Amino acid sequence: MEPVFCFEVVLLGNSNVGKSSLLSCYVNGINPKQIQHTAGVEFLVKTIAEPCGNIRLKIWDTAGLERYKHIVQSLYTNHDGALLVYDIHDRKSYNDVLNWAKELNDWTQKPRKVIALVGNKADLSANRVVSTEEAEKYAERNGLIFWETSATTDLNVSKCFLEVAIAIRNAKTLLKHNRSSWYL
Ligand SMILES: Nc1nc2c(ncn2[C@@H]2O[C@H](COP(=O)(O)OP(=O)(O)OP(=O)(O)O)[C@@H](O)[C@H]2O)c(=O)[nH]1
Ligand SMILES: [Mg+2]
Repeated sequence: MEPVFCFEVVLLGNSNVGKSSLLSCYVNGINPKQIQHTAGVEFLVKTIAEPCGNIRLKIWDTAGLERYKHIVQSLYTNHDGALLVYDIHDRKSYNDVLNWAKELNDWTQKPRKVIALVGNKADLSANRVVSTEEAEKYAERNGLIFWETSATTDLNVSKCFLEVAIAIRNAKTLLKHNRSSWYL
């Protein structure tokens, strides 16, 4: 499949929220039972067949563990979009990705990034501490894409990556044609 568009996105979020599981589910169609903590950064590539032109996504998976923070910090600016992943059962993981969102959503950055807020582990609804409404409202107010996902049951995983890819393509197309948009 020859790609017409090539974009880079990064998965950010605390350790254990399921970033690597989401990536594996999306790219390889599997959710490994035994998964190791990511050390530093890794990437996988997925090509999406789209009527307007195939999109090649290079997806960077980052380590959520504190000891790799300096490596992750050095990478996160070089991409077209970001998926900020939290675990719907872990309030700290949600608060921490909102800090990423504030940093990435900085109005001084031009062009702006496409950002998705992703509440993972939605297959386990018991003991949820972050409601759908709360995260959805935040996303709406701040111009973020929002999905709740499960890497275990493959809930909304492809939909989420696809929406990010299309939003990047649309933003870049607007830029190319010098049209004004909130990404400019
Ligand atoms: N129930 C459930 N468990 C999940 C889901 N996604 C991931 N997990 C589990 O959560 C644990 C952590 O998943 P990882 O994908 O390694 O998390 P990570 O965010 O990549 O963690 P770091 O690499 O340390 O940053 C593993 O035991 C996964 O099997 C999900 O959607 N539902
Ligand atoms: Mg990982």
